[in-house]
Amino acid sequence: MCATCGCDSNGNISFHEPGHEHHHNHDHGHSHSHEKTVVEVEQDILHQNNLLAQRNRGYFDAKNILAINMVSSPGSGKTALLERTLKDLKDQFDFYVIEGDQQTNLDADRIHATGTKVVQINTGKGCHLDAHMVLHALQGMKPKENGVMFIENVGNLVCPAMFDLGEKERVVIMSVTEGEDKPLKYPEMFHTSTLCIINKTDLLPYVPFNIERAKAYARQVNHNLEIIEVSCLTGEGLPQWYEWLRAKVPVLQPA
Ligand SMILES: Nc1nc2c(ncn2[C@@H]2O[C@H](COP(=O)(O)OP(=O)(O)OP(=O)(O)O)[C@@H](O)[C@H]2O)c(=O)[nH]1
Ligand SMILES: [Mg+2]
Repeated sequence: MCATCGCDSNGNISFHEPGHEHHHNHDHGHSHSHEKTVVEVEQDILHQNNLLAQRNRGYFDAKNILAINMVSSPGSGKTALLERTLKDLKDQFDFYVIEGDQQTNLDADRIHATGTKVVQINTGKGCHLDAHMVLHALQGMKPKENGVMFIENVGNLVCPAMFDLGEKERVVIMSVTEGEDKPLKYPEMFHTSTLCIINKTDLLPYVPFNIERAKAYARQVNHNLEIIEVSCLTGEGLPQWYEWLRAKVPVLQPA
């Protein structure tokens, strides 16, 4: 049981990639006997994670790879956004994807279908990716220089906010079916992100979602948060997302 978030991150972590599978047991070996111990263990877990995140960041910097951590509640459209992006921009950038889910290879299969190199991490009972898992995935993946690495985190607006993966950018996605109050209820996720994508705008006529209020709530917790409205279904707004992406990789010249 992980003291940081209460999820079980001691379980088997399975890496699924064609021709590459192994299981790794994580035993943090910590006790939950009293509150002080739990707080110390939590600090230790986050400290260890931060060290590994810096290692990942150094790896990305050395290879000039733009790493983006995609976070959201389940079903907001992380994989849908990636599918569109990978197809639309495949001639411009070398993309890589690390997929995080508790179970299944379903998202990795969707990404694989776009022709993009992908590694699936199954976290078992764990509710977030951590820097150690990403490090393992990178070692198996061996991305080339000057690429763009998307890391799709486990669908969860709470715990992934605490775990730095070594990314350069954190993008939080919310969809119009979730309610405009999410930034206020889960402020840490919006506070630690640089871009908020509001997805499924095609559904606005059918759901009681006040998009201006949602944007105001998001900026209330993070004044600097950029916001882009999109529909992965219709493609509306995606050019702005692509512009944002291009601006983050200025040294990479589109083909
Ligand atoms: N109407 C509409 N549906 C969408 C849009 N984007 C995604 N969806 C649908 O929303 C559902 C969830 O999309 P996913 O891309 O799987 O969401 P996710 O965030 O990757 O989900 P998890 O990986 O399970 O957390 C799917 O049925 C998508 O087809 C959109 O812009 N409009
Ligand atoms: Mg997904």
